[in-house]
Amino acid sequence: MPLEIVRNDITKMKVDAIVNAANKSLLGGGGVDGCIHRAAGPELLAECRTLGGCETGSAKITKAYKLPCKYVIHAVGPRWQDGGHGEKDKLTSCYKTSLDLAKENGCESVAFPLISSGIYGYPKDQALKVAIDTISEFLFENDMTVYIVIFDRKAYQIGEKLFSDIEEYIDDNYSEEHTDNIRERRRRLNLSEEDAALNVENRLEVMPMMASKASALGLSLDDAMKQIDESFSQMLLRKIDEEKLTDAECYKKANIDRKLFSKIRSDVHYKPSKATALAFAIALELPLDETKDMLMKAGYALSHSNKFDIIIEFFIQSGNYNVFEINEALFAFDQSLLGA
Ligand code: AR6
Repeated sequence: MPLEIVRNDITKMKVDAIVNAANKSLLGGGGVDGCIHRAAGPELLAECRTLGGCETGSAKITKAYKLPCKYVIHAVGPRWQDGGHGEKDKLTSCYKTSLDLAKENGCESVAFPLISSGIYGYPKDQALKVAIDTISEFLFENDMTVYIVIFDRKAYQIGEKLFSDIEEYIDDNYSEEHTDNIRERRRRLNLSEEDAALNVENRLEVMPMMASKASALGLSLDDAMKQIDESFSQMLLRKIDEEKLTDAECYKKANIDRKLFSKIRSDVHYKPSKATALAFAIALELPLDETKDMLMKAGYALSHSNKFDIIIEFFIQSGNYNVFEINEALFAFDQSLLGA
């Protein structure tokens, strides 16, 4: 997944470079800066002393010493005043300069903390938006795996309005399913425990349907197999053509890396994960019925029995197909993210 939000201590990230939220002196401090210097050991400070400080909005790179990564990129974020002192431009510039430095140094993976959102007081939801917007813009032009590392639960907030809209949507749709007793539903459907076990995970009853349809038409199983539908990969490639997208436009919008896309393109029977199938439906901006159709081709369905599906449905119904914003919301609700 090119852009991923994870909960971790950044000093534990096994990536090519981690980014430090430093100050202009580059000589260490509190917060994530303190953690990084402690974990890297005193040689990091010795190298930092040779750099002559750094301007706000810019970044400098050093080796990583005892850390499990190769480089530390020291970025100096702005102090939040009131939002009217160029804070956003300076924060954007921090991310851009750090990503350019990572690229120049051949890094394939980079992890960022939420720069400026701690001691420097930048509102966390706005800091996160700057991070996501700037990184995703960079990823449209470049191949890299970028992590936004969130340290503690409190550090993470999506906009309050979006959060409460999604919560309401989940309440309306999720509770409706869960007030219904599962045994009762099984009884109504006339399913035994074993039948029910076979039905888990949205498995579709395609084969029995095909078999009974085929036998009603007097067809053999061989004949029935010849009527096999367009596969997931065929539908995906057809839709990309219909939408007049390039392959790269599509996989980047889906937050899927190029290698995985090539696999899907070259294997007509490729079976993607549900998160991958949905990511492509989002990239293609499919309406709900077509999203369900595309998922079905990969053997999945959308249901109101889990929050992940309801959140995806919420975004499709709202016409918001920004995979990064969807992932932000999925992360806030502790769900797995869209992409590979
Ligand atoms: N891993 C990931 N994120 C972390 C970690 C960690 N180990 N520790 C804290 N964070 P801050 P700033 C998060 O205050 O606001 C220093 O003194 C934290 O929850 O470290 O840019 C420098 O020397 C928050 O969301 O950096 C500067 O003087 C985010 O990292 C000043 O602080 C950034 O918080 C910079 O302030």
